[in-house]
Amino acid sequence: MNINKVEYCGSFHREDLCPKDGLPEFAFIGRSNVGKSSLINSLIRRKDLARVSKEPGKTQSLNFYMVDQKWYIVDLPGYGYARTSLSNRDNWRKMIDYYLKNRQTLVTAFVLSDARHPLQKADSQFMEWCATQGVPFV
Ligand SMILES: Nc1nc2c(ncn2[C@@H]2O[C@H](COP(=O)(O)OP(=O)(O)OP(=O)(O)O)[C@@H](O)[C@H]2O)c(=O)[nH]1
Ligand SMILES: [Mg+2]
Repeated sequence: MNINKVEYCGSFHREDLCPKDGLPEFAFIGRSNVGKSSLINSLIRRKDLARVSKEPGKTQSLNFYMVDQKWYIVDLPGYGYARTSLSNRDNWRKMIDYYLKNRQTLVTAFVLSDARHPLQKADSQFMEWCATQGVPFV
């Protein structure tokens, strides 16, 4: 993949506040701490454009990165365990679910799972949810 320029475009807490320029986007999702932000940095060959932490729950909003002024990478918060309150987790989950279900410009959500462990129940439940909601995912 040939990527030249990546720009951080903002962090949004609601789908309707996200960019409206109609460019296609690819989102990364998975359990808290699985390595979503690290994978994005690796793909775009930048050390720390997407914020990474040892503590689960680092990414807390919908983070948009524009690639070569043609498409977006979206770094999403994790589902499952995170060092935050239950009500915060519930709000994140609602924000993610709404974004995935309603985002017209979402081409694909990449669902990450930790290859060191068998597939977790939270992962299979999440993918089942994507399938029933018609969310395109791999
Ligand atoms: N061993 C190993 N550690 C990794 C890998 N990818 C990421 N990590 C580490 O896992 C931790 C979490 O990485 P993040 O990229 O912040 O994970 P995230 O899924 O974005 O986490 P949240 O935003 O909190 O949901 C960091 O300490 C990373 O250095 C990997 O492939 N192997
Ligand atoms: Mg993250």
